[in-house]
Amino acid sequence: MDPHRVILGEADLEGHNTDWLGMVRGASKVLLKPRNTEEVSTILKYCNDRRLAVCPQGGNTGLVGGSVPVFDEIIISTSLMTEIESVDRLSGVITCQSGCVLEALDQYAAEYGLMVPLDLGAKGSCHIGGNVSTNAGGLRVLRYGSLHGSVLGVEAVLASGEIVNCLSAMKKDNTGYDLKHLFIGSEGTLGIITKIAINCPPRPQAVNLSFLGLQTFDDVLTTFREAKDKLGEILSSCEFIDSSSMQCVEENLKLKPPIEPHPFYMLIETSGSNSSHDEEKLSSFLDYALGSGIVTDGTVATEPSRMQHIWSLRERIAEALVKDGYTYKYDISLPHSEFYKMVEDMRNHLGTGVIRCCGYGHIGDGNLHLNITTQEFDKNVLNQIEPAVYEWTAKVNGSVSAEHGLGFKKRNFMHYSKSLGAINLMKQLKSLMDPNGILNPYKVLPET
Ligand code: FAD
Ligand code: S2G
Ligand code: ZN
Repeated sequence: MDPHRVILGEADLEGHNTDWLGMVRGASKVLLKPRNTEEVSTILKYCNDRRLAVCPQGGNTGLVGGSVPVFDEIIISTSLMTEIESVDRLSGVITCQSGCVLEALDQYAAEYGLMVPLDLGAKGSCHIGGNVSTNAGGLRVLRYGSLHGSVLGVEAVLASGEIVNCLSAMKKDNTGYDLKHLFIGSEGTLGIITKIAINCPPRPQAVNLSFLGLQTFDDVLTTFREAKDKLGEILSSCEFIDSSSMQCVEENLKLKPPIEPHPFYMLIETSGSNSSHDEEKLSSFLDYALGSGIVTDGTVATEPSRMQHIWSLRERIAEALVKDGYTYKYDISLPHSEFYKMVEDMRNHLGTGVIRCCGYGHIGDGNLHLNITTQEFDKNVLNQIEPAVYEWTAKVNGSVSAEHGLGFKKRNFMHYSKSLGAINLMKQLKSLMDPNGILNPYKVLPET
């Protein structure tokens, strides 16, 4: 038995039994690291025949407790499944194993003038298989859409060990039910994704990143609308950060924004193929935004290290919040009209009983990250937040999980965003595809 691929004993599994936030902890004693589809198939058949529960694990950066065992489920890690099978420069399709780390896959794509149509703060650790399993969103959904659109093919292994080959590199294939979509976003509960084929757009030649300071959230929405109108096809990301989030990054990570303090900040990125054309569009947009007063300060970066610093102010907020102590995390989709009211209402509701109540996120796709922190977990604070936050979201027809999935922590709140009929159909699919319930039990679907 290869000690590097079969790891036994809880002590050696610490990092695999605990989630990235350090909030969910399992007690697995067995970690398996298969290299390929056939090994995954053999493992699952063995476990299924003996009713042994498993927890599929990619980079373990998930934020809803889906990537770690609840009890002693066997952890099946994709960390050794990092082969890139093919790159088609003309079509832009890359086919690879599911354990490719997102950042490494994107660097590989760059050698062919392509880019992976997904970017998130966890890119250095998350696996493309984990991204597909959570239907991860991230910083560029505004430009490249959801993985349901950019993933063309999936190969997965069912609980029985059966290999389902939906690995097409074709952009059009209307032959029967599009089964790959069952695995995209199913968080390891319907099958283990072993390979994916993803459509990678041309890597932009010219990237500009503007960092803006604004006085009101209405100005944020107006600026977003103007950016869409005036930047059009070159707009590739639109993120916002409130002052409370920025204070957390300054206090806990000692990072400094490049402009004076403001109530709100925005990151507006353009990506195109002609820098002078793009810079002209961007400067006329910024002239308008500053001239009209919807933006009261700003800077533009084109140099990679400066862009990286500005992105770190946004991408490292999660890390900064963890340093406060305990984070109550809500990843919700809301209509833009209600967007920041959620933060203001929650802040008033909680008063001074918390360290901070902040809002930031992907304004471009209506995805708010509402985060509240206390020194330690406080049941009273949780009861003040839940279920109020979910009821608030449901009232405005939002989603109680925009991009992180439901995992273990949010599975009992699905009914705030899905009909009972839809939930029942999901349960029927689960019992059809995993009749013994060995795949990532206690995740996604509600307890009752
Ligand atoms: P894991 O955490 O290992 O697993 C996630 C889920 O997928 C689990 O349920 C697991 O069982 C299942 N799974 C993993 N691999 C497979 C597989 N091969 N087959 C079947 N099931 C599998 N998420 C966003 O959507 N947008 C963001 O902007 C974003 N930013 C983040 C920033 C930070 C700093 C951090 C820490 C996380 C962030 N996340 C974000 C959350 C997380 O990175 C994503 O959910 C990511 O897609 C998880 O990938 P992973 O490989 O780490 O999967
Ligand atoms: C992001 C990361 C996790 C969070 O930064 O976009 O998805 O909620 C988030 O802080
Ligand atoms: Zn996010």
